[in-house]
Amino acid sequence: MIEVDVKQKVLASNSAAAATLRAAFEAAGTLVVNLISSPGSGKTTLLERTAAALKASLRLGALEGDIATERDAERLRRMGIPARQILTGGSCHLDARLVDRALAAEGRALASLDILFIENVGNLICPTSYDLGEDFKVVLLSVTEGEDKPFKYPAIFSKAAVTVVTKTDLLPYVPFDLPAVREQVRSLNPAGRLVEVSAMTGAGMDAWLGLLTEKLAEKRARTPAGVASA
Ligand SMILES: Nc1nc2c(ncn2[C@@H]2O[C@H](COP(=O)(O)OP(=O)(O)O)[C@@H](O)[C@H]2O)c(=O)[nH]1
Ligand SMILES: [Mg+2]
Repeated sequence: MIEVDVKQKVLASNSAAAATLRAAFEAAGTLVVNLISSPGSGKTTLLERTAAALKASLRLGALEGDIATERDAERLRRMGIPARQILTGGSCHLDARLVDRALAAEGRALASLDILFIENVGNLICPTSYDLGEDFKVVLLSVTEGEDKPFKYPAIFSKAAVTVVTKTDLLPYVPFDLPAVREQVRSLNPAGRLVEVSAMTGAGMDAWLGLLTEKLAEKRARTPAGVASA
């Protein structure tokens, strides 16, 4: 009982911090995307390919959540976009305060972009409950992880507005029932979107990039910053 109370207090305090972040992102017209998946599903690789495709036309940036190392932030900086690593000190998820602190450390430069990507710590469980002030969550599932995962981790597949099936270039080599995954995601999240990509071959990348630009246009149409710049 006490444990439940503590968890509820932590989540309530996170929600308050996330609401403050969301208001700041709204005022700046920044679209914020929270990426969640198991380690190795291809989050950073997808962001590298996204940076290569969109950085000439949009101001992009990234926050990279991990337990250890600066490797992912370095990978994205090498692709020519600003990126800051957040080390969680062992925690299995980012929270809104960690995001706020990282933005403050960058002088808020990452808070006013066209799109800010937040790559969460790799797992399908803890990041699900923590609002980071994002516009939407994206869950990635690579074809090497098995087609049973949406029903085994229903919370994240229900909450994420977008599911990205990754590494589709490997479909000829691994048993993975793609129609079954489509069906599970549809039943968990009827309004959700699903895209299927290979960052390696570029297949499906147009659908992913199109979805991002569509969400950005929707945000611009409804935020004060978007109205002001229209
Ligand atoms: N075959 C294949 N491998 C990929 C693809 N995307 C990522 N990878 C590989 O998967 C591994 C993990 O990718 P990474 O982006 O670091 O995953 P993260 O831990 O979710 O950020 C790396 O060895 C990537 O090269 C893909 O589309 N196809
Ligand atoms: Mg990564």
